[in-house]
Amino acid sequence: VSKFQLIESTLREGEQFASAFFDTETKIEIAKALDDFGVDYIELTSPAASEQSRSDCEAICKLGLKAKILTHIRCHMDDARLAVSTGVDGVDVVIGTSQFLRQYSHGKDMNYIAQSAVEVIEFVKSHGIEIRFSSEDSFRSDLVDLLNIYRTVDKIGVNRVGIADTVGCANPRQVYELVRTLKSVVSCDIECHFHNDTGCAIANAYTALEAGANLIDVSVLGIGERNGITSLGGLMARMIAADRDYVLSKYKLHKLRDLENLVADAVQVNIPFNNPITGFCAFTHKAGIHAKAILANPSTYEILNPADFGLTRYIHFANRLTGWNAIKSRVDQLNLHLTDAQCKDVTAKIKKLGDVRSLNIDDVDSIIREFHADVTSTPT
Ligand code: HCA
Ligand code: CU
Repeated sequence: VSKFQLIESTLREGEQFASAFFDTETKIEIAKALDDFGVDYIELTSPAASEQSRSDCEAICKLGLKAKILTHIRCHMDDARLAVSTGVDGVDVVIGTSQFLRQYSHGKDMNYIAQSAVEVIEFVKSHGIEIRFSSEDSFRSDLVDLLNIYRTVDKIGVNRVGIADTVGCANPRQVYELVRTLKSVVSCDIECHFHNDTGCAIANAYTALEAGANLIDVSVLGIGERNGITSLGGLMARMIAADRDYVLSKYKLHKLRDLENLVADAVQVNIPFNNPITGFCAFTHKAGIHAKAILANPSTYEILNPADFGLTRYIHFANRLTGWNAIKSRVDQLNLHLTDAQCKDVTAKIKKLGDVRSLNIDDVDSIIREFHADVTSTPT
């Protein structure tokens, strides 16, 4: 997988999330946190969306962040004029190319699309800033139409072309094929944007990179229209498993949890329990067999190292699936001393109670302490 860059769209796609409302202060806080994390680009809502969106865009451009600031507009000269006036480093242009969007959204044919794309791209380029052209609903667009328009915009000299799975219909194999085909047609970079309606957003992003795409759109926690897009954290998990050195050299992974908490608070959601990396049980090991091997060597059951993210693993011992190795490690943590044979005995007691009801740590600790008191007070 080639070296990749992130277009972070929490402040654009993420604003389209059902419960998102970002005031200026929150946007600035999120933009600074994303920049600190190390994202390459920060994409902002179109200045044409509202007056506040326009002035917030200007304000974020003035922060002097390391990340390049982009705004995302329709393929329209009015939007383009407004966009270049905000001080952004680049403009992401999108227009629907599928039959659905041409018929039920903007109602334009491919000739019109090509003409306005050329006009907008030339205008943005004349301002000396980056330009990306993307087709909305790429996977339900006619392939010949798609390749034609990408070829046209590549010739004018865009920085990137984008593929967007707007409705989340694509599977990894389709992604691989489309990116490969596109790569044989254009010489510019390829950016990809995947919605998560069928749960493929992270896999599709990874496959796109395998096929030669260079940039992936993400948002914190994956927030966006409907159930959102590829999540920043999920992609980090996938990519660190693929190329640890590159990911660690580029992104401050130990800031991921704070970043997710910031955005979760702002849009009033909880971090999902099964979230990659930061879900509450992402590094919790439960069954006795797992616990034993984790204690011996964590890599036995962990593809990700929690320390890379400033997190710690947890061995869940208060349950009937536990084993004596996990209990022994708890005994050690409590600074008590029991032989292996004694640990096995106390484990049997814990499992017995665990068969009757759900246990908590205090239950286990008191069984251990009682057992310990017994064995140390009885003269042998
Ligand atoms: C949308 C637009 C978009 C744009 C993606 C892109 C999509 O429908 O809200 O600019 O590449 O999913 O098509 O987010
Ligand atoms: Cu989208």
